[in-house]
Amino acid sequence: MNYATLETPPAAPPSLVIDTGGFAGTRQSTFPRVRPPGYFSPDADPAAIKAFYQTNGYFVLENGFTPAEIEALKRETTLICRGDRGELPDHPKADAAEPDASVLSRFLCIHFPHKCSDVMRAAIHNVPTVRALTTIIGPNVKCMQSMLFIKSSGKPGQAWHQDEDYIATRDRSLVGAWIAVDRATTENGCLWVMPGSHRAGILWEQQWHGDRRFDCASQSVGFPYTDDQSIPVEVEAGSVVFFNGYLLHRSMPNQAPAGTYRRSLVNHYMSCESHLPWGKLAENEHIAHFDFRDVIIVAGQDPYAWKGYSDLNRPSVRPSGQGGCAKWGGESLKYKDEVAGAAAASAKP
Ligand SMILES: O=C(O)CCC(=O)C(=O)O
Repeated sequence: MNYATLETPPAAPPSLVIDTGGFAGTRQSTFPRVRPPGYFSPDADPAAIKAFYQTNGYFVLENGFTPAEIEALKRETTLICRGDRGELPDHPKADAAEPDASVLSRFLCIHFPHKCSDVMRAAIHNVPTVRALTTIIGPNVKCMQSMLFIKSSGKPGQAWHQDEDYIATRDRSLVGAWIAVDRATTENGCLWVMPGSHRAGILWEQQWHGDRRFDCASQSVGFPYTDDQSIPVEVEAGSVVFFNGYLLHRSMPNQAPAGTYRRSLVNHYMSCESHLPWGKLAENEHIAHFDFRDVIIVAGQDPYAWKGYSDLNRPSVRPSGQGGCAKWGGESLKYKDEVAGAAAASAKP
């Protein structure tokens, strides 16, 4: 069908965002120019934040980080990528003569940067972030994971997924706090969310996608929403996007001009009351008793403090898929063009 010949264009699907109102705060950000529902500043009414989060599964805290804090995160990102905070697996320390831009262009994402950097670790305790977390999770909050996206131009995004598929909590309390280190736009690969998709409380089936727009992580399938019902969460640097562990979200490739980045630091938090069944079980250990203790308490009390804490995770470099996915998912994870290329080569006489 050619829509150009129709008198009325096809109707856009109705927005899934439910505006729950309330005092959204005093705006200091300049972008996006029109504040959509769900964008709050640190002086917003906590009840309004909570209502929007519970209904839609995400919200934006504008100006959570000051410009000086963002500059410090940028400097630290460069030092980590150069290997100045410890050599990263499979990434030798950069030569002192190599320009920063050349070093940064190698990276999509580094997992657990807080394990090698005091600056990244301090960001986990950012006061406006922790205040917002206690509003949506409860008084007792712990952090178990950090991811530092560099996402230089040309790097892929992540296909639809739910974070509780990877970091399971017992009480569905997982929250990602996605700190924009650069302004995030549809051009440079901002986060996209499916508003309200957390409410079903279902972890959808995951499959390998083979799609070059995305990295080596699988995609969720079979959910009752369409891509055109999702919304981009465009934010100014310093904003923090909070999203529920059951919320379907994805990001697209960075298509901004070469030499630019879409840096973001994503920290994951949950309630202290929940055990954290995450990581490898020891022999004879039962999953029901398992509680991963490499966590940082950021607010309130930890009822399991008597178990003590561990220090197990180490920084690692997330594969972008551009060199294949063998290191992450095994040899079977091939992109469609790799499969087609192999088929063409074997068909040659
Ligand atoms: O920042 C991105 O591109 C994706 C982040 C994401 O999917 C996540 O933090 O779970």
